[in-house]
Amino acid sequence: MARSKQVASGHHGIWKYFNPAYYLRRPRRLALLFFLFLSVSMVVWDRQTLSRDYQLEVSKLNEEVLRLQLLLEDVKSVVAEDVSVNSTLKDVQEDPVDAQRMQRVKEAMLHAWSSYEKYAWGQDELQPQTKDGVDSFGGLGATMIDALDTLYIMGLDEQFQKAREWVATSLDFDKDYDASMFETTIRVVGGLLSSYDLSGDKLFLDKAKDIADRLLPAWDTPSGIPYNIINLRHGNAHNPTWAGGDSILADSGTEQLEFIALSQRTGDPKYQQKVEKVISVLNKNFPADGLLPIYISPETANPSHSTITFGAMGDSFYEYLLKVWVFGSKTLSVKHYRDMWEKSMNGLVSLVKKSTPSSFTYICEKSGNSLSDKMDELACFAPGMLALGASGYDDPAEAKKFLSLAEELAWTCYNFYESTPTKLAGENYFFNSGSDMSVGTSWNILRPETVESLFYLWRLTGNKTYQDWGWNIFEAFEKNSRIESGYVGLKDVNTGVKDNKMQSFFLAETLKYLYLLFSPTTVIPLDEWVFNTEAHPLKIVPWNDQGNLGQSTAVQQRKPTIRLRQRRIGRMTNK
Ligand code: DMJ
Repeated sequence: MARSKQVASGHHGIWKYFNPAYYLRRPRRLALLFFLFLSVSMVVWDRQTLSRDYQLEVSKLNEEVLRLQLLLEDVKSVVAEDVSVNSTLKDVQEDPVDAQRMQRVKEAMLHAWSSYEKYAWGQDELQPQTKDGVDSFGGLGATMIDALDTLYIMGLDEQFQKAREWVATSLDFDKDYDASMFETTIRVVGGLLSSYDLSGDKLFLDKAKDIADRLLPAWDTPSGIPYNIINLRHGNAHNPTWAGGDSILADSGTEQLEFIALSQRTGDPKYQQKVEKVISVLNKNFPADGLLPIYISPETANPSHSTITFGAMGDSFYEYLLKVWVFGSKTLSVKHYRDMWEKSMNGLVSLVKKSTPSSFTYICEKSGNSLSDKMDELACFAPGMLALGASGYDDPAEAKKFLSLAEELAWTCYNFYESTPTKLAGENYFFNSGSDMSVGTSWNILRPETVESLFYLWRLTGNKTYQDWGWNIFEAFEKNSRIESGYVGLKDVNTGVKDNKMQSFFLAETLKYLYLLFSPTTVIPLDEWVFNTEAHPLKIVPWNDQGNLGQSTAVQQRKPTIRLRQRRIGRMTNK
């Protein structure tokens, strides 16, 4: 009984502390309890805040570490390059502004490349906003292959070697995919051949042959004008339905350089024969003004009633007429290319008009007999082409006339950029009496044509203004198109709203031409190399006058021309 009383009073002893009355009678204890409660809450609250802050700090530090790692990677290659590039550059690169600009463009290439490497490795194109890749060309590693020679020319050896390994181990053309033979030729065949010409690495030639063999059946048509789409695994070819069964002029006449080069380097004439037939077939009924509509029948080789343009779907057909002539060492065997080109340039002159009030020279499009005052930015390759071809005229007055036209058109194209709020050009322009030019389709997808022309004009005239214009365009890309994870186009050059695509030609062409605009002129000299329409330089090798290339030429080309470790600025020259 005594024991149970004790237990009861013991319970009472503990529970009394939970009874508020107990504290009301003892104010000092109440104060102590309140103080204790306050201290514990503060400690708990403080620890929670501390741990939240700590986590925030840790994640910030992680981000910073990542950023610094990336930066270090960039700096390592730039510094390594600086040391080697500058030590050999001293002799040739006299202008410090050019040297600085070259490095800035190279840094831009590194940014584009490391973003591709990080988010879209092996895929066709990077989508920088969503930080992923997209296979827009059937999964052929379009950006990888398009960028190879740019990496090589810029001396980004580590990056080039890593990409080369991917080509060796992962590039597979055996795909059940309906490929555009034009895009596949200019990007993949051209990119691989150019890498072969620069490095002498036979892997690239073997791969070029593999993909070209898959494209060849596209030329098996009644007329020899190719179908423009072909399945890479099964070889069945057709034309896009939207072209009403016809082939497209540019798509059908822009494989000559690549396939001729392939025949030269392999010693197998079959590639050259297919593409040269296209030109001789078109030459049979070539119009007096040298202008062909954009749709041609693969059955009869007859042009159908359609637009004539130096912009989309016409452009590179005219470009290749001139470039095959240069690539063929301007010999008799390629004279018909030059003749056709000169006719076409007279045709081009017939499309030229001047705007009011500022007198911008522009190239119209033509439908039937009427001209429309519209010019694509794509047609801005024409000033470069005209400058390249001008010196080939026998008559000095003609040479002067076409070079002047090139310069006038380049001024117009530069103003396509200058006239917008972002200083980036729209896709096409309309010319209106009294108000010069206005943007039509207002996107910019990082296209290269204007900087390409500025590169040719700088190389061929030595006028530094073209370098300055190119620099302004580069800065506009840096300002509007560069984001943390690559470069994007603009949906609208007036507002600057961004899209989600880093086009492979930005690395193949835009950045390469910009880099070469500030490089010594001995880097890829124009009398030794010809750029395909995707800016892949192909080495000019001797032709005989029949245009045949024997085994000896092929063997000669297989020798490594330029060794990677020795290659630095100025190495792409035999001088
Ligand atoms: C490139 O693929 C080539 O330059 C082609 O000839 C035209 N279009 C793009 C770049 O704008």
